[in-house]
Formats: sequence, structure tokens, C-alpha cells
Amino acid sequence: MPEPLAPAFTAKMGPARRGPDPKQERSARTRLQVLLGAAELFTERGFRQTSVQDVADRVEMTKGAVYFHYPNKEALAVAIVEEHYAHWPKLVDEVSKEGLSPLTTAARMLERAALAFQEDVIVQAGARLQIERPQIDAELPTPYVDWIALLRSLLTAAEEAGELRPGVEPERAARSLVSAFFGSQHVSDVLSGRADVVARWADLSELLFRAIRAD
Ligand code: LUB
Repeated sequence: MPEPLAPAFTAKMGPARRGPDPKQERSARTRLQVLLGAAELFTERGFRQTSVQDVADRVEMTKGAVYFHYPNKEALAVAIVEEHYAHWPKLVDEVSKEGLSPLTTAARMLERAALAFQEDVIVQAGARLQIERPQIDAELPTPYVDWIALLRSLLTAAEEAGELRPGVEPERAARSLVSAFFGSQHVSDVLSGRADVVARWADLSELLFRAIRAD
């Protein structure tokens, strides 16, 4: 079991919440429906080319119903980016329980992340909004830093376990893996709408982990 993972992702896992009452459940369902509709549109057209009316039309609600949950388009963007990052603590928890070595855990986490980029519209929309962050007048989470911290933690454990090739520095290797993953999923998005992002990441991951793994 690797050393305790960087707090980046694990610290954000809150306690299990009590089930809400039916009225709250209905409101939560509508709120999620609005978020998913906005995520679809932000992914398809981007932040600037999407209006609150477009979101209302996509989810077949009134603009008022959208405003009930989100005061403006920026609030939708912030919620989506935050929800994008909320995916990773669960993934980290699941992979950490597989009992793999630190280096294999790192590889497996990125493989699972690639699957999320291929399949999950919130993850896809969060990535696009982060690229368009200069156009969004709102405080968005700083990108990449949590993944760098997580991978640095795992690669440090890998180094201590003798899994890393001599001379490979965990911090620099973590940054390189994040840059490589970001580029791989971005190229796949532009060329195939991420239809092949899992396969493309698998190709690059094999090369990168072969380069950093001890013989
Ligand atoms: C990841 C993106 C797209 C980093 O962590 C992030 O902010 C990321 C969105 O900004 O890729 C690589 C795992």
C-alpha cells in the first residue's frame, strides 16, 4: 500500500450525506439535469457560444428554472469544473484499494482518468472550460496541480520501493506525466472527439512508464 496519497484528492472526500427528503431530491435531480445540459453545450460549443437560454432549451426548462439553480452562466461553469475535479477522489480511492505497487497505481489511475475523459461529459466540459478560463469571469480551480501532487506522492513511494529508474525525479516525472496526459487527451479530442482517447493514452503511457520504471 503506497504512502498516504497527497491530500490533493483524498482530503476532498466528505462524509456520506444523509438522504435528502423528496422535495430536496427533486430539486437535486433538476439541478443535476441543468448541469449536464450545460456540460453538453460547453463541450460542444464552448463557454462563449453557449447562453443560459441554450441551456434551458437543451433541458426543456424555462430560463427561470435554470436561474433558480445557477444565478448566471459563470456559476454553471464553476460548478462543472468543480464537479470535474470531484470525479478524482473516488477514482483514487478505488484504485488505491487494488493493492498495486505505487508505480502501477499511478499508471492505473491515469488509465481510469482517460476512460472518464472518453465517457463523462462533465469531465469533458471541465477540461474545455479550463482551456477557456481566460474568457470566464469567475474563480476557477487551478488546473493540473492536484494531479501533479498525487502523482508526485505515488512516484516518491515508487522511488522508495525501488520501482523508479535511477535518476528519475518524482516531481519532474509527475509534471511530465500530467503534461503528456493533457496533450494526449487534447489531441484525441480535436482529432476524434475523444473516441480514441483511451487507446491513445495507452500508447503514450506504455512509452512513458517504460522510460521511468527500473529495469
Ligand atoms: C488534467 C485537465 C485535463 C490533467 O487536472 C487537470 O486540470 C486536467 C483539465 O484542466 O487533464 C492531467 C491528468
